[in-house]
Amino acid sequence: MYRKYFLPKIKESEVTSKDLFENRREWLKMMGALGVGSTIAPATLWAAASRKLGPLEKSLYSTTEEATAFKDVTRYNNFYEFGTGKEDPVKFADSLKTDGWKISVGGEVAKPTVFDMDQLLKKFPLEERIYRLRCVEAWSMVIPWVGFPLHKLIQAVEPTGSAKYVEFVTLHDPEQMPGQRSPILEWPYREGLRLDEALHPLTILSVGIFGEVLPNQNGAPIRLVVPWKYGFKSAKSIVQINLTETQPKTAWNLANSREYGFYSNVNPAVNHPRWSQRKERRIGEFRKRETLPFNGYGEWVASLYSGMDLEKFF
Ligand SMILES: Nc1nc2c(c(=O)[nH]1)N[C@H]1C(S)=C(S)[C@@H](COP(=O)(O)O)O[C@H]1N2
Ligand SMILES: [Mo]
Repeated sequence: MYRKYFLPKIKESEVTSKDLFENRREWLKMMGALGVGSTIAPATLWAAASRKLGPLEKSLYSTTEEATAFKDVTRYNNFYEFGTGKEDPVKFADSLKTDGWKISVGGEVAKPTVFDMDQLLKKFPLEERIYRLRCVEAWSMVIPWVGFPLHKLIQAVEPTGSAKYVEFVTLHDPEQMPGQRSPILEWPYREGLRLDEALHPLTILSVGIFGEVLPNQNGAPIRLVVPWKYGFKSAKSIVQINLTETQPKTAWNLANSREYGFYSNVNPAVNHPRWSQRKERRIGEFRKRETLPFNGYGEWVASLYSGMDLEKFF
């Protein structure tokens, strides 16, 4: 059904940061010591509240670029539920309780289902995907995500013929997410994709980074990652996924439709009304890099938009 999308295969030592490489070796050592084979279910580990996730399948879709430092990936975040400053999430996201998390998948599907994290991880094997993330604010990172393709989950609930879009909804609980007491955005945070974008093999649900479960500030326990779109499309701490017939409303488009469109494909040719999108700064570097169309994933995703005017559908 899908076209096959192959990226060049690369050696692990070239693509992982040293830390990650060491972590994995430690992990393997530990597994050996426990006498556990590689068939252990990740779910067992989730239940045991271990931070390490594994074993991870290698993905052909990873970039060869060096990962951004773990401390930057976990200390420089956007998560308005915990404040608008980049360092607010790392300071305040402790109040988010991820125990017993459930995610309900429904709408235009034959089998609406509520999954807990154990059920999800038992059903969908985890992979490591090293992807670029490009924020609309013109900074970028390279992050070794751990997750599984969203299309597997969508297919499991059997979309009806009327399903054309997918909506993602973040937890709404001002007790745990104090940022929701201010009307900076219309809460809960929502995002949406066209069904074909959601089914694309590059689109994943992520439960970890650097081989470990997601820190709260990065969207624990489960978040979306859509590497060819601006970072804000990748909704964090998701509790609900709905298949819909009509285009879902999205938090940033509701806040300012002139600045943030539904598609939000990374596009150096279409400026944000208040700044250029031609260049970006990789966190941890000083020089600016050229921003690539579709964040460099055009070879695999440009065909989704053939015939569309991307200045109009920004
Ligand atoms: N629920 C929710 N999801 C969100 C956001 C947010 O404020 N709330 N910020 C988005 C933005 S603007 C970006 S750039 C990415 C940042 O992801 P990271 O902090 O894990 O790198 O998360 C996106 N997902
Ligand atoms: Mo962003």
